[in-house]
Amino acid sequence: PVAVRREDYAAPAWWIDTVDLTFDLDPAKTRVLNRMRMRRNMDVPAQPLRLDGGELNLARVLVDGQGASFRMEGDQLVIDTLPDNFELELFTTCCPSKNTKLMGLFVSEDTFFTQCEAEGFRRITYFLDRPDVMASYQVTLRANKSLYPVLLSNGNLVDHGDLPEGRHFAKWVDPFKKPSYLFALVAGKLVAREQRIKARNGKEHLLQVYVRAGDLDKTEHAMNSLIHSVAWDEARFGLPLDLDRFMIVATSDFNAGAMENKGLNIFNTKYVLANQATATDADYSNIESVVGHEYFHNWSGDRVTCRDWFQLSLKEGLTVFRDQEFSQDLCADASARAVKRIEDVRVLRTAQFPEDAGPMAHPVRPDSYIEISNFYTVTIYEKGAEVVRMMQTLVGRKGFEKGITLYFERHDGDAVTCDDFAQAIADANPESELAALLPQFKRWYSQAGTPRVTARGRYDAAARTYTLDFSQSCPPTPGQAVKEPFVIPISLGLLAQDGRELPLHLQGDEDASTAQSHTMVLTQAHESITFNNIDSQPVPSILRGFSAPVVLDFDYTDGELLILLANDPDPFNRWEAGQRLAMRRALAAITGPAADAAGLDEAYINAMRGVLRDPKLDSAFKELVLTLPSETYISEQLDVVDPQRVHAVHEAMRAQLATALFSDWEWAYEQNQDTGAYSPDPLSSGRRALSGLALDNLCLAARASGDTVWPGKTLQRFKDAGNMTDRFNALYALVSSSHPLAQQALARFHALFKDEALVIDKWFSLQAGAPDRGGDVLPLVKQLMKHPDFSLKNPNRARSVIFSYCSANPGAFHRADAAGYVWWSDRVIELDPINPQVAARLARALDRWSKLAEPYRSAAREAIARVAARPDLSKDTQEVVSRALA
Ligand code: DPP
Ligand code: ZN
Repeated sequence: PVAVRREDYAAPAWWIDTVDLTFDLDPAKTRVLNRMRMRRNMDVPAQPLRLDGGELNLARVLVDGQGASFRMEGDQLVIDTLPDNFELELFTTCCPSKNTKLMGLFVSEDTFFTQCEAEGFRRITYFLDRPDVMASYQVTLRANKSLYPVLLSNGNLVDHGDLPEGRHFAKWVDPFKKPSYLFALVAGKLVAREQRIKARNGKEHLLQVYVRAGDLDKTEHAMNSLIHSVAWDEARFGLPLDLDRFMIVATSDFNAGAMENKGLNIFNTKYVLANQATATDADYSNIESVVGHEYFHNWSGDRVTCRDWFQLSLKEGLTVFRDQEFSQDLCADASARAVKRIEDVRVLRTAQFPEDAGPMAHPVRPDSYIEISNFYTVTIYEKGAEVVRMMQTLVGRKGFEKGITLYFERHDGDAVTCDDFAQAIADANPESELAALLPQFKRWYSQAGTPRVTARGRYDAAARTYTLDFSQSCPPTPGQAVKEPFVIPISLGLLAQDGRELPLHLQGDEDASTAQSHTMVLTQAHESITFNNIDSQPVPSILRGFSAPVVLDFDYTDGELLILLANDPDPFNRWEAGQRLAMRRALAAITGPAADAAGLDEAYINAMRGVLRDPKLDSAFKELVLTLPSETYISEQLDVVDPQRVHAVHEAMRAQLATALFSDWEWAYEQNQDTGAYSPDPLSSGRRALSGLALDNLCLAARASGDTVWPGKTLQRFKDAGNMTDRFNALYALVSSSHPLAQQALARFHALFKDEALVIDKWFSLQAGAPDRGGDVLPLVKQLMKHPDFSLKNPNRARSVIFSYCSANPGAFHRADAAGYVWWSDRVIELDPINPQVAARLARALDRWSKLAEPYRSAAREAIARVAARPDLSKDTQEVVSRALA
């Protein structure tokens, strides 16, 4: 397979102005008539017309109504001789029922759906399938009326009616031009929750959430999230809903989370369906984010789209940033906002930092790809969002809103680049540091790798000054040996030894106000900042709010971290201090004598008790502080990883915290009981999160002490719970402590929810992700794959078993006998012909193989090589494994 390179971008040789599609929908053979008005792009040298295709049967090609001569080059249809303007008519057929890749037109539970991003439209008809070709679409859908009563496509319904032989039709016109990746159709037996809303300008809109008949009682939260999203984008950025009708449709077979097709978003059921009996608080919060995310794409993605797929973060980084801001703005208070920020940073550090340090590392704007589907990554999404966030930090919130306004004024209706975005934000804020530093700032788009910022403090008692010396560096990544310094905004403050926050008097900037927080903007490899009027050695609080996506290295003493943990007014750094205390202990135990795995001392335990019992802190925040860093995150701090050692230490620390704080956990559990009706708001979900963590710890402690009271209470809680969060937390506590009662609870859980696919996913995932006790998880996982409810073809189900084991259960997956790796390679090979996108994602489970200690390292490499040696691998999987071995 050949790589596509960013520097090879050339404008298309032809434009498509209008597309008129007629579908005769049939699962085995769908007929697609495509009539396009096309014209030559006079700005580029004349070239033949090359249309992309994939797994299509071509029956007819007419140019201006006449048979035309064409040839096939691989999957492309090529026409050499053409007038400057013409109508092209193509007639093709495809087979949706056999489409297990779930790209293009496919069938899920007797309903037709499409997924066209990034390159799925070419599997529906031959097309210039690239985002800079934007056309006006009209779409006629024809199908059997009783089997497919609902017929949907983008835009407005302009006509519909009956046809002979029990068939009917619907005609849709999209008032906006769009690239092909935003095309969508849905046809099947669906019902909708509907809501009419009135925008600020008085315009009425119809919102619809379409699901299967039994699921209507699980759509209220998605609808409310959509209503909030519409209101938020208008209030925060002045961006209104531009369509009469906005539809969300849920499908249970979907490769990704959801898709922002213009006016017709298609969602994985996981991000739509929720009621208190079936969905956890985390599900509710994910639904809110994803509904927001896809809705916000209507502007950042649909109205202004990407010139080419290298610019993917233009829409994804920006839209993740927007959904993060949306979720934060919905929070009632600063503590809930901080909790959301900590959760987002945790995702970045446990998933994106490893990616940025591994074989798939790529810049936020990549330079080349073999398969674009492989670049829907945490780097493009989450790191891309951090880059946008830093821009907001550098121009201020109001300045950023001005920048967004200018961006949409300048580029509405266009396909543009990341440069265009950064330029608009800077141009709207000509006096800002972003404008002054723009070329250097844009290194965030071009350089991969996580920068490391090292800070050292110097207190001069005689001069009463405190100086922080910063240096920055960035490790090499594939294809980028040497990095130039980044622009790094570092928000910081100083605390006195008694925990008071100190006013900041910047040396050399005597007029600066005596603020308590300051954002320093690093631009050099080494630079310093000095504060005056400091009476004694302070404790610096650096990188407040995680103001840049970097690793911060500062040689804190335990005492300093305890001061920050107890007093930092910045909740992010308060949490971070606790994480540093735990991490330091984990690393010491991992690298210490093998017989001694327990790493927690009285100082740490007492500090955790202090947080747990602090009446001024919210439960959600306490839950975050009392959760140890994950095994994945701990492993990233090590040069050589023995995953079994990491697992043993992590388990020992968990057990220690459970036992040492036993009565505190009992107290916390009792204190955080639900009262009143279920509501997924941050305050009550925080209480459930902390009571869940308490239960987990109480069962763990019982495992060590032989106590039977708490496991019994936990089973009772499992049975009596009034909502899925409490029920699942109780089940989790029994499973994660490997208590014998877990089997009974698991069986009951399955029986209760056998008809709820999303709950059964949880049931599989919990077992495949359970802590390993003597190698028992792999045999269990093999059993689960034989369960009648298991299906490899359904991505959610495949992920619930295979990914939960290979990607989310390091202690069980990394076996000294290599059986986990062999099993992984078999699954990648088995999935690849069915669904290459899912297979390629699974192939990334061993991204970090070169960091492993022996015997894991050689065994992992061998398993990857085994996959790479297969003939006929998809280019998706091929790209991943060949990069891993490079
Ligand atoms: N564009 C989609 C999203 O991130 C992914 N297929 O919303
Ligand atoms: Zn997106």
